[in-house]
Amino acid sequence: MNKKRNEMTALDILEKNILTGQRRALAKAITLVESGRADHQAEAQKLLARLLPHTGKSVRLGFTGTPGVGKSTFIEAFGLFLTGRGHKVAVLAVDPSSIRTGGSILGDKTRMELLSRDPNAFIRPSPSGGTLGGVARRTREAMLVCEAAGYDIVLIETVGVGQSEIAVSDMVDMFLLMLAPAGGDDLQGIKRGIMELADLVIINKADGDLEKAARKAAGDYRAALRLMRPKVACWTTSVILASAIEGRGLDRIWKQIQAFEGAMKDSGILAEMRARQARAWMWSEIHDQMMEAFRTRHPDRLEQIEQNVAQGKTPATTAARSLLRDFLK
Ligand SMILES: Nc1nc2c(ncn2[C@@H]2O[C@H](COP(=O)(O)OP(=O)(O)O)[C@@H](O)[C@H]2O)c(=O)[nH]1
Ligand SMILES: [Mg+2]
Repeated sequence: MNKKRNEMTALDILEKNILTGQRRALAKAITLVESGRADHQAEAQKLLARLLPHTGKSVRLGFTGTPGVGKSTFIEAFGLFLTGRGHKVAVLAVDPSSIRTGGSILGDKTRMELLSRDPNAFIRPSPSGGTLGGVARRTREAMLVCEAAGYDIVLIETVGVGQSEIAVSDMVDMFLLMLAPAGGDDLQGIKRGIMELADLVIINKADGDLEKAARKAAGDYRAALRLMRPKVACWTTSVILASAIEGRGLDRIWKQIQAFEGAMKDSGILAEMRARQARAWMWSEIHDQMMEAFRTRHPDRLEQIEQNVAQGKTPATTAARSLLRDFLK
């Protein structure tokens, strides 16, 4: 009885401290969300349910692009630009390589030292371990906690690797693709699909010797974009030159973001999109949790049957049906 009362109080305090914007409470809540322990997860879900009414008010931005293009450098410069205008900025990351390495890559080269000292910025590296779905869930939930803590702009960095880009585009309002100045003709091996996801294309490093190449690349990408179907009816993707190092283009990019957010809100598409994202998230959670339960229920039997399928002893469909029948019993 007593213990239960103490627990309630701890959660009450944590909630209050998050809502009043205390960084330590925010960090603690994200640690709870990221924890694999069942009791932590239960606490985290209780907390999220309480925070939910205070979420959804931020501008959610996802940045992608091949490693080295300057995402971290840009996010730091842009973050400082935004806090300078009175915003509270949260920086999160989705990096699937952290699943293997156990470390986060956000700031491997660029540590965002200036931004991390800014009292109006909160930086959290990519969660590590588990599946991409797990990493994406924890980043999503971290984003909600940041919103409850009053951060009105959330910047999410993703590495330019297929599935993680899709995962991030499914949790943000606007998806910004960063490209390097060179090789505009062959689209730098950027998959067409990623160009189609982009709401804004930023050609970074448009400075010094690279400026001329950046202009040419911008022309090439504009031409490529004209051939593509618009992603949303109310918005046309454009290409902007920037230099994270010289702070060039930040103003124009912010104007584009505000115009995008405005158009998406006015048309009702933003609310629709967020509702769709929340639904899709629920289904992907069901999928992941079912698979996890399925794999851990009878691992020995599963392995045996899988082997029989691999060796051609049992038809795959027969095996799947029999395993599912056992699972659903
Ligand atoms: N010339 C130039 N170099 C840049 C610019 N932005 C980033 N860089 C450099 O590009 C390298 C990779 O930057 P980083 O931000 O770590 O890239 P990320 O892997 O996309 O996050 C670093 O050496 C940066 O100093 C820029 O606007 N101009
Ligand atoms: Mg980076």
